[in-house]
Amino acid sequence: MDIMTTITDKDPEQREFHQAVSEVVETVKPVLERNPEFRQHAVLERITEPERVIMFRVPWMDDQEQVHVNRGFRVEMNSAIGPYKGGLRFHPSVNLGIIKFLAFEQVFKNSLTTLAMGGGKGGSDFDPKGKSDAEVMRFCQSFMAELYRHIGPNTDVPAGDIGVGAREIGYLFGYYKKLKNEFTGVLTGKSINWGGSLIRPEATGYGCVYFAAEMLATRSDSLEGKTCIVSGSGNVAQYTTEKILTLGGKVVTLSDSAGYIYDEEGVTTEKLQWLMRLKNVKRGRISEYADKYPSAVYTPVDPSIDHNPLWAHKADCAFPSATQNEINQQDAENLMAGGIFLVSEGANMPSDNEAISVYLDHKILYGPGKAANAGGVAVSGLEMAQNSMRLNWPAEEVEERLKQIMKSIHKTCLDASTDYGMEGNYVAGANIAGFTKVVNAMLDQGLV
Ligand code: NDP
Ligand code: 2IT
Repeated sequence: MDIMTTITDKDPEQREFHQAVSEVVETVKPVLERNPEFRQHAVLERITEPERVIMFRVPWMDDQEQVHVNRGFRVEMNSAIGPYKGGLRFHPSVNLGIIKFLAFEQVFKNSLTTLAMGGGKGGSDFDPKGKSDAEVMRFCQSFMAELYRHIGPNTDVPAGDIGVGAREIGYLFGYYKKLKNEFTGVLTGKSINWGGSLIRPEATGYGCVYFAAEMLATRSDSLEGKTCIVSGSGNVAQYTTEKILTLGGKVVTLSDSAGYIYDEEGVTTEKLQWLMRLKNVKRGRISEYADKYPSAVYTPVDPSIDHNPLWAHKADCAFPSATQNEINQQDAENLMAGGIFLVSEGANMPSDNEAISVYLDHKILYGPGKAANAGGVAVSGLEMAQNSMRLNWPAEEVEERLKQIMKSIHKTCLDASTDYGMEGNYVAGANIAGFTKVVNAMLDQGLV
């Protein structure tokens, strides 16, 4: 039976997972044609079935002593090239289909980094927004009270994602250490004073901009003087903005789930520092940016309308850095009409498959998330290496390694696209290169 039919029949409600798989299956068809033995080994069937799925109850008590129950997940997708590795997401929208799509993407992404990491992802439908630090701590402790038995520095190494930053990683790590009586590199994204790596907070955003710079260089161009649209205002959006500014670009938008700001004068370094305090310390909303800076206009976004006006602004480059499916076909057409000729994805799967077709039809420079945002997990891999050696590398060294890894990912994608007669199609290149490496490792290791 056709792989997509098998998958949709098995788990009809897992839409995001079907979407991620169908994008990969479409682009790796020529690899299967070139390697007929792959079909006999059922590589598509094996790579789309998680090695293990863990789902558990997370009970916790709020500050009023009311008990709540959330659902916890860890999907251990593939360990052919290294221990499972990937973030934890805490967001009310989280369900098994979303965690499976993220774990699936992570397998290919991690393979592209050149480091020895398999793919996994986890999280919960817990919403950290509006919760006290004490509530978040109790939730994290309850979450880890189950997760600890499934993870380990050589088994499965979680990190942050949406809703999981330095605060949550601290609480999770503290409880793991207490339960196991072991100080090990079981999580990445740790604070620098207790085993974290310099440049890990910056890595995803910086890496995404380095990837964009590599794509531009193929057309003898650079970010200097380019106007950029960025979505989101969390970890990835903040450091994407910082690196765009360093490389001479201008950022005119930032967003959250309620709306976006358009700042015609651009987000300066000083405004960005204010925003980082607003988001990371005060845990405020992006609308407050427009109250503070009169050059900015705030537009609330109605989630029931089928396009987001954020993507209709005139600009050169777009860096979607919020969440999955934030750009649909209409949004992509608006981007093209507004003059966008580069999309570098900081978020995971922010463009739906129809939007991707629009980019490919217009032959713009399109860096898919699994390549463009791999800098975060790459520096997580460097954090694991430093933990093993009990050493801390200086920031310059980590950033130089990050830059070289992003260059190498770009070249790998470009070379794979050329090898299969689709030069410059980075989505095909990323899928083909990631898939080939992981499948060959699986075949080397026999039927396991
Ligand atoms: P944060 O939690 O720091 O920020 C998330 C941002 O996205 C917030 O501005 C949030 O707004 C917005 N957002 C979240 N969910 C939605 C939604 N359903 N609709 C609209 N906006 C939303 O997360 P990160 O910056 O770490 O993650 C952003 C993206 O980058 C995700 O797709 C993540 O998977 C991806 N990514 C992250 C990496 C990392 O190292 N952190 C690595 C690689 C990819 P609000 O506050 O309103 O929720
Ligand atoms: O989507 C991702 O690559 C992440 N959230 C980072 C994963 C990691 O292990 O650093």
